[in-house]
Amino acid sequence: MIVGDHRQIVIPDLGGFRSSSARLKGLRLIHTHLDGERLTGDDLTDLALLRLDMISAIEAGEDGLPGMMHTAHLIPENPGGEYWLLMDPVPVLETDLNFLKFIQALDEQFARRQSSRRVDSTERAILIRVETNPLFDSEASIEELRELARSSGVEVFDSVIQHRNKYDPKYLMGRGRLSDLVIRALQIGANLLIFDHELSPAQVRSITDFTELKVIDRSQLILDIFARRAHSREGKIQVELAQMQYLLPRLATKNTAMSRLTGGIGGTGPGETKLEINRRRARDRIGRLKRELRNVQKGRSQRRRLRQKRALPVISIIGYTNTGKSTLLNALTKSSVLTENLLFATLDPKSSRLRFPRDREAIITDTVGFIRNLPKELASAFRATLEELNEADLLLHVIDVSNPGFEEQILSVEKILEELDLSRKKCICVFNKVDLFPDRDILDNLCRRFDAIPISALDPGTLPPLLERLENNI
Ligand SMILES: Nc1nc2c(ncn2[C@@H]2O[C@H](COP(=O)(O)OP(=O)(O)OP(=O)(O)O)[C@@H](O)[C@H]2O)c(=O)[nH]1
Ligand SMILES: [Mg+2]
Repeated sequence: MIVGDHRQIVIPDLGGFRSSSARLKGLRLIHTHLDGERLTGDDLTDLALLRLDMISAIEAGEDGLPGMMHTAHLIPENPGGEYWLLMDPVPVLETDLNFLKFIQALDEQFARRQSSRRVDSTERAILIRVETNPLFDSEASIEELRELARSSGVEVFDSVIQHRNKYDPKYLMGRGRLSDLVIRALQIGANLLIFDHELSPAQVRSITDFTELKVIDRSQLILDIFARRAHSREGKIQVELAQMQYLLPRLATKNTAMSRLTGGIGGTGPGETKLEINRRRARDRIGRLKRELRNVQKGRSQRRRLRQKRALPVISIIGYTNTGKSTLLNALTKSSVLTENLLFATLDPKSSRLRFPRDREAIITDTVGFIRNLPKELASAFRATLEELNEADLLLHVIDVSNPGFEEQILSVEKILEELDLSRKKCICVFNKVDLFPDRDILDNLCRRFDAIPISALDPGTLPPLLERLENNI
């Protein structure tokens, strides 16, 4: 029971109120407008945002008696795009609707519509990018986000790009547009919003509170992929360290949305009972992880010194993620490192021996793929691994020339090399996946322009010119 004034009612936070259905809230709102209005636009927005089973406005007559009842309810996705249906008004004392039967049928209708989509994963996302720069290629960026989502096992149901002059400080996008999104999510059965941005802890909180959906940003998505794919002890420690560092500023003392914030995708958040994590524990854990990491890395540098004693030259393969680095390592050394059409397939890089035709030898190492705007927590956690590139005698930069965004990818890689103080190191560029490149003449031109060697890591026949160049440089 809520009492308002002639202008508004304030609906309390319903966050704690859970219904058995994931779709409808199990609540009906029955109210009256003092100035004789029927259902208003605000009413219909509340219907959707609060996922009410139904909303009714009862007319109040001059004589104080109830008049007609106006009712609306949500409907599943439909070609007309409406999200609500207005029922015929009836005098309130004559309603004979069997509400329970009706709402069960409606809920089933939602369920049927949603299951006509392919849903193998429990995470069904809408991707969102808010663009303030009209020159930026937001399509490409959201495409990369889609690949990241796929790599972390999330099913993408929809994606939205909103152009704005500036970001909304609280919600990033406009409040109205965000309401539309909630409705859309409800209709198509999405339960996760992924923003192609780095959100501030406060933004995540306000968007989560407003939408009642799980909200994650690009950094968290990347962290999640890393968490899934780290297998070695070192990799696991590095990822957990990065996750904890990401989480720390987001741990508020009082926060109802906490379980959603700390859960990560499908519960791959950092270990321990998630709800109990508090700042002090998080700090302790970070300290412990850092110490462990130092120990593990000591062992690694000892192994490295041994290798140096053997005095074999070291070639390090680097490049943007999913460009074919591991495939090339396999092809060059006839080994079988895991390769996959996923971003960040390799997190625990392997080294292998490379034997040149004239019996020279080198060590060739694979590396974690690069990506633009790597979350800073990951960058610092993986710094030690990446700094090993300092000891390479030669860098082999693998570029996926079949990707329309390959030039931006080159720039991102060069920027990261600079940050690691590696830009002066000798570097050979290869254009990989030439089998997917449509035009030979354009390719030849590009190779000249970038001084790159065209190869296809899947076709050993294309590798001899590269081998020759490597051997000469060594
Ligand atoms: N068509 C084509 N596909 C290739 C070629 N080289 C690699 N691929 C495919 O590209 C995908 C990524 O290859 P990986 O070797 O895993 O790429 P990576 O650079 O190691 O990726 P991360 O470790 O995720 O950064 C795989 O599906 C490969 O089969 C190529 O020359 N041509
Ligand atoms: Mg790889």
